[in-house]
Amino acid sequence: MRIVLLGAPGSGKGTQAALLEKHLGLPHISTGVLLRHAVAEQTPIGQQAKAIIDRGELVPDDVMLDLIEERLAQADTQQGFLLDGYPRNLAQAESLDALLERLGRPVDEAIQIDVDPEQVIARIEQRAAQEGRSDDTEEVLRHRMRIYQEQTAPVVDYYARKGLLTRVLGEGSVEEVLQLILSVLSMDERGAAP
Ligand code: B4P
Repeated sequence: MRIVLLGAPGSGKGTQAALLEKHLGLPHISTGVLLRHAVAEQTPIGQQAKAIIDRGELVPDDVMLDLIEERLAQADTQQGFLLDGYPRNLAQAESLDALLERLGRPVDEAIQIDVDPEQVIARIEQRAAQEGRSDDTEEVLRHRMRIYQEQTAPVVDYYARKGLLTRVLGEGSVEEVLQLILSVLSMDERGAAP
């Protein structure tokens, strides 16, 4: 199964994708994680991306497409994958569709996790205290949320128009949200991968 997880910064998509990876036995592909890794390794992409991430803006689409294409070429994605953080604007959604069409592996499901913006801010404040991510300051977070509204929210409608979208409320506990997503995917604990 090929799944796209959508949601504002702090909506819990990374958290849920990590759990779904275990339940479904599918690789979790987070563009945020791939980028932070590239920054830590000081690769050419990492060097280009660092300042952009720190400002809360989006890394250029061509860079992201190269990154995702390289990841989807790896053998573990053949049976499916969970995309977290990609696509983040309409151009990325269209490029992803073109790429997956070429590979004969189209998106099966898009899941949007809805959370009230005030809750998102509280969550990210907590993560900032725990992890100290450079883009988790209040000012950068507000900018990330603006970019989300302007550029990423239209991606939700894009998948709705294709008949692939389900929305889940992401305001319960991590476990409650997981169960909602699993029920959308017609899965339960017994369906877990070994
Ligand atoms: P991401 O890493 O995708 O950052 P994010 O939107 O904050 O999501 P994340 O997955 O980390 O957080 P989550 O909601 O799970 O991107 C970072 C940056 O990379 C972007 O700003 C951009 O610059 C760049 N980038 C990434 N992808 C890109 C692309 N495609 N194109 C261009 N640029 C790109 O969790 C947040 C917190 O909430 C966690 O601390 C978690 O513990 C907590 N939480 C989760 N669920 C909860 C629940 N149910 N209850 C309470 N707390 C919960």
